[in-house]
Amino acid sequence: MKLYGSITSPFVRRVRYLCHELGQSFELVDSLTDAGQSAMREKNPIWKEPCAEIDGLVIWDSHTIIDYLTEKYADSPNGLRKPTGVEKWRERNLVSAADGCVESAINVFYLKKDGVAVGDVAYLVKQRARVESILTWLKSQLEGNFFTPEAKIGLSELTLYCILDWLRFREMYPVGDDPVLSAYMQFHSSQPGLVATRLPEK
Ligand SMILES: N[C@@H](CCC(=O)N[C@@H](CS)C(=O)NCC(=O)O)C(=O)O
Repeated sequence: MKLYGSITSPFVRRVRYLCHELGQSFELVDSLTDAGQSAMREKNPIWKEPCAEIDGLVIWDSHTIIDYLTEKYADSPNGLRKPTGVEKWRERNLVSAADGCVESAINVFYLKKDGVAVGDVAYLVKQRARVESILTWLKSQLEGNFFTPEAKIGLSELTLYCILDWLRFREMYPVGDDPVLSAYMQFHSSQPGLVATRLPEK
């Protein structure tokens, strides 16, 4: 498999994590380089990472790639928790919320990087407030360090970890100052798939 993306992206990281868990090898085409970015753009009209080339297919969006891998390795005991019934829909809500949180933070991050004074733009103030609102809700949904009584990492736990680590790395939210969030990070940080996909030192 060829994976177009960067190691800092929280969306790419959840795909890297799942590959690690399932034993799916991949070659990372670094989209932060000019060559990697143009290679990705040739394949993916959305120009967003991750994008994967696997088994003769080109697939973009981490959700679609994760669904593909989950189906491909349906018999593996090593994938993500597979919620059913009502839990499946709750899991989807948790993941959409966490995605929404990091998308808003990424939006603020890039505009700040481009020199926009975030506090002067009402939409960006709302984006920052949305990050806070979502994190507050996600915390309210935790049962210890998981979202369910089953202590197995699902897409929701994985996504929360990846977004928190990105928020910390990019200094977009003081994750370390929040006792619940820092305990969550601490608890999961030694999980082999998260160690294998850890973000670079600054
Ligand atoms: N829903 C997509 C989101 C992907 C996404 O937003 N990727 C960001 C990087 S973290 C990106 O490539 N942004 C480039 C841009 O917006 O131009 C997924 O889950 O893969």
